[in-house]
Formats: sequence, C-alpha cells, structure tokens
Amino acid sequence: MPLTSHFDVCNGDADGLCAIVQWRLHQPQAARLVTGLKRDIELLQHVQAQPGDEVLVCDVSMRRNRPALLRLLAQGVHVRYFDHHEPGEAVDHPLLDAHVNTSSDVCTSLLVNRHLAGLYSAWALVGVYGDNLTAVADALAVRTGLSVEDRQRLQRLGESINYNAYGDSVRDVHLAPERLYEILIRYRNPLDLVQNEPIALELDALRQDDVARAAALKPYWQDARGRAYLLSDEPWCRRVVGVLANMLAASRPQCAHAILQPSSAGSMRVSVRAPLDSLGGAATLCRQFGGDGRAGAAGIDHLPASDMDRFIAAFSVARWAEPSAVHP
Ligand SMILES: [Mn+2]
Repeated sequence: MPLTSHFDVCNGDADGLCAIVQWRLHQPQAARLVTGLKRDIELLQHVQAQPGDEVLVCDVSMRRNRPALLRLLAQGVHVRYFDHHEPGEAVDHPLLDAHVNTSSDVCTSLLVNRHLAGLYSAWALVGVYGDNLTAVADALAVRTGLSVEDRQRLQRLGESINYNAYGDSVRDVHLAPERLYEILIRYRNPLDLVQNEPIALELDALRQDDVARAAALKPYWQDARGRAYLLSDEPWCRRVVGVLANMLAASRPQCAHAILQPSSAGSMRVSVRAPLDSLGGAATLCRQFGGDGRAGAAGIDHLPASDMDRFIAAFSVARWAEPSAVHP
C-alpha cells in the first residue's frame, strides 16, 4: 500500500495561513504547502497528487480552482475545502468535504475555528483581523476572554501577516508566505509568537513605514469629485497599493479615486474606486479601457502609458451613480 501524501493549499494572506495553522495544530502531519501572494488564487493546479492522497484547501475560490479540483477528485484524491469566496456551480463528489460559506461575517479562519469547536481561537482571530472583519473578531475576542491588550496584539499580527501577502512577486515582500508559515506553525498560541519572534515586529514596522510613505503622496490630478495618484515602479508601491486605495476612500468618501502604477514596459495598471458615498460606475469606466470589475471597485490591467491623459479625462467626467439609480 503506497504512502499517502498530504498537500496544504492556501492563500498566503493571514486568513489562509491561519486556517492551515489551526488545522495542522489539530492534526499534525507532514504536508507540502502550496501557497503564494494575495493575487495568487489558482493554486490547486500546482498539486500533483496520486489516488488516495489528501489535499486540504483553504481560502482560495472554488470557482477559480474548479478545473483542478475536478481533476483531483476524478483521480481519486480526497479534498477537504474551507472557503468564504463565491464558489460558483456546486461540486458534489464523495471524495469532497466542502465547508463553503459566503456570508459577509465569516472568513476561512472562522470556518475552521467553528469546525474545530474553538480549539485554536487565538489563531482564528489573527486570520479574522487580517481579513478586516474587525467587529466579528472583537466579538469573538470578548467571548474568549482576551484582554484588550492581547486583542490588539493579535490584530496587529493579523494585519501585518496580511500585508505581507501584497506585492507582484515574492521579491516585493518581506518574507515568502511559505517561510512565514514555518514560523507560525511553531506556536500553539500566537501571543507566544508575538513575544518570542522578531518577525512580528519586523512585519509591523515595514507596514507602518509603507503606509507613512503612501500618506505623504500628492495627487497627480484632482478636482472636487476625484483624485488620481501615480505610483512609481518600486516594491513598496506594489505592496501598499491596496491599503492606499482604502485609506484614500475613507479619507474622502465623496471622492472617486484612481491609482495608476507602472506594470510592464510602457503599460500601467489602474485601480479605480467609486466614492464610498455613491458606489457605482467604476466598472463602466474601466470597461472603456479594456478593464473590468464591480460597480464600486474596478481595474485596468494594461493601460498604455500613452493613454494616461485620455483615462484621466474619462475619470474626471465619469458618473459615480449607484447601480440601482442606473437600472431602476
Ligand atoms: Mn479570506
């Protein structure tokens, strides 16, 4: 009888890593970890398993991993799946044990925590804070009797681990998520990690430094309805762009925001956020330039640098109407 191989597959953000950490503390098992940065979703295709092998998947969309999932199941591989992203068409297979819940008040770490009846709830909290479900995390922290100080330590750790997953490639981040996992899994309680490992402080300091630099940026273009920012081609810009978009939106809810950053030669990547006060129109604008997205947040992967002014002109006259106002 051949030996069973184990694979752990997860998003490299706090929610994904903390889901696997909880599971492996509960069920210690040598497993090959397949992870990546935040943007790396289609991870299951990298698993080369044999019939009878076991795969644990956490925090990556089933819809995006569907072909690889179907292939593994058809090969006779057992798959246990925890996730909170929209799964697409349901997959029903005797070898699949799926725990997918898309409610806005859950994340993958929380689903694993429930499954394990709260066995490693401090680790779950790190994931929940990392996924920005602050109110949900605070409530769980209170229920489990954590002090305010410990709650803040877990929040800072979650946000730092999460931030470490932002970048275009592992060259942009402080520590590859699979290396970070090796440190996390040494601790049954993340508060001991915060106490003992310099990495928690390092990640936090790096994040604070990026955020301070981002806060000092001046708009490339602005009027009363919108602001556009042009980032440079540097690792800190590739790490901070998501956080910057949230910072800008929160600081001026009546304004739309566009962030442009150089990607490949002669081409820009653009992310657009509609004003928080009227979440609509972002996808409509981006589609004019070959992009796509949702009404409130959308993007363009490849905007020729020569089209930048044409984009700013379209951005300045865009209609930021709520979708219900456009389609009554
Ligand atoms: Mn998540």
